[in-house]
Amino acid sequence: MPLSADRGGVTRGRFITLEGGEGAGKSTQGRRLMERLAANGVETLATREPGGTPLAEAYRAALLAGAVAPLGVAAEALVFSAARIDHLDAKILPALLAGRTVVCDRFIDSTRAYQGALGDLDPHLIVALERVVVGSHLPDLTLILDLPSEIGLARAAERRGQGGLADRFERQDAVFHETLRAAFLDIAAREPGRCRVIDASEPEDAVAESIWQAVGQLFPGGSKVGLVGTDHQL
Ligand code: T5A
Repeated sequence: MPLSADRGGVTRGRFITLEGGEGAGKSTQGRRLMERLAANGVETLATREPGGTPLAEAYRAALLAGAVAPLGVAAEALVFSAARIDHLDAKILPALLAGRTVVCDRFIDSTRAYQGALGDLDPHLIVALERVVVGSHLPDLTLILDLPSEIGLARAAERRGQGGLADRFERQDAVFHETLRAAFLDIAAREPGRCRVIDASEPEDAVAESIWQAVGQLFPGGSKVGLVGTDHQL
């Protein structure tokens, strides 16, 4: 039985996902969170979607190059889902079962927001894909990095530098990105137990602190710890 099949939601590590629009700071904050968790003695695994395994990274290259887009949004959702199955089976679930905390840059909420809200894909298909692909293995905590789309796109463009090519999603217009923002906020409003909205327009250190406060709630001792070199552990 593949590990991605429903096993009653029994996982030992914490599963944390980072979501949000383009250039919201997910990669930056993911790195910072990993470092802080590790400094507190938490065994961690950093990963991303689409991607995370050789097969899923190959799908990622095709998706971001726009090679799947001509087949339509349903085909894109299927390819993102295929990548997710491999990612869950080969990487995320083994790490969780081994007690490691997994921090994943994007996951199911990106499919809901991009292919669902933006692509107008039948919500029944999104739900069915989630059931088959993810089962009960939902994240314990989803951090939704929220900021006006123009700030995110400007950050993504700055990072890309002159002459760098925008990917298929970064090339979309402002309405696309504002719809995306609203979609993530809607997900957060519908699932307040799992999702925390983080103001990502703040300076990097302030965003990292908000994230640390939210993540602390997953661990005994909470975020008041974070004290390297003491007996405290997250
Ligand atoms: N997708 C994905 C779907 O359509 N469906 C799906 O199911 C899934 C899983 C992935 C694309 O695939 C789509 C969504 C995406 O379009 P990607 O390359 O992984 O593409 O792109 P993103 O996830 O959007 O990541 P980005 O790299 O664009 O942005 P990040 O990671 O959010 O931002 P980051 O950390 O790289 O920061 C961007 C720049 O801003 C600076 C950083 O230094 C960097 O230069 N920065 C800040 N500057 C000022 N203040 C702050 N607080 C800052 N934080 C970061």
